[in-house]
Amino acid sequence: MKLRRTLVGLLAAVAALGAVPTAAVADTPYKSEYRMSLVLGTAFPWGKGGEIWANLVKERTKGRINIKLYPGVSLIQGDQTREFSALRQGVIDMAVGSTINWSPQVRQLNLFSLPFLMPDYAAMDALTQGDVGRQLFATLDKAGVVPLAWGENGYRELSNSKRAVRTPTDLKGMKIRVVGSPLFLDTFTALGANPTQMSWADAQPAFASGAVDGQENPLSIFTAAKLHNVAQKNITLWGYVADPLIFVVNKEIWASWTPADQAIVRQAAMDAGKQEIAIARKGLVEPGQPLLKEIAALGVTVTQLTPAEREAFVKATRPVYEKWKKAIGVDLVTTAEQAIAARKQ
Ligand code: X2X
Repeated sequence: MKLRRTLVGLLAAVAALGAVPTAAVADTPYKSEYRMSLVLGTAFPWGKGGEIWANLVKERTKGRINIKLYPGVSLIQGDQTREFSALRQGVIDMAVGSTINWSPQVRQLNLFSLPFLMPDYAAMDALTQGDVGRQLFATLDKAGVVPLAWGENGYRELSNSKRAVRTPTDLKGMKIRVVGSPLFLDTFTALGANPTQMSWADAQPAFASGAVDGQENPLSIFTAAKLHNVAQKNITLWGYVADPLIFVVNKEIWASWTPADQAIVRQAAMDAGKQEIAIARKGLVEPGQPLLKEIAALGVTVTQLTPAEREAFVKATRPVYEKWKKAIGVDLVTTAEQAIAARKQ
């Protein structure tokens, strides 16, 4: 009798710790705090998006779901290309992540990094808000996370410490920091540059010391990270690639929430994603693109390419596009090309 009571007590204690296998998942207690991974903090549109999501969830669940932000991908020691694996394994509970950083694990996400696939924001929206977006969410679901909403890092413009870049020849031999997928190594090699892969955390000291000449990132990152102070004095607006952000939750965490709370977290992600995209485009979609003037005022030379100049970059990277179209999946890329051709401007 005594033994039986002890056993029952023990089982209850184990259940309370959340150590019961999947059959009892719905009974898994909520954690007092959930860990949200982000590469960039709240000084950037990316981190703001995470903060908006966390705040909406807290407010709408009346504090049942509390989220703490971990910018700088600090849960994985700054190694941003490990974020997706860590999410799947439960080291990270939820994240707002870039398609670039998850591309090593989910090859289809390389789609957005195909050079010169998306000519404008309407093209990007046609992908994320349409069939391609749905297909990619199904892929992510199969890969082991729960995708909820799209956000945006932005168009990745080229900066460097050496000279104004107008032609691929201007890039020749320049050491350019890239991130994530080998697709970026191929693109910059095709342009005659000397690409080197490193995390965002390692990149900034490398610009400051001159170990690296240039990089590519959205202008919102350029200004918030003050890259003009680490010798990045030239920017070329070439709009070659843009990375969306994706709001996701780990599968076991998701399953531990009630359907009502799941609906709240999903809606909050969609609301936050929408707001974050507007923040990411600020200064670039208004007449006169005020952000460009702000950057020029920092003493940075901002180079706008003529259509013919841009075409030279498109041409030089075309073999990379063709090679990676196969690696990503010809059907998916073709669907994307068609969606872009049919987009509303
Ligand atoms: O590392 C980068 O360049 C950044 C911050 O844009 C990403 O995480 C993709």
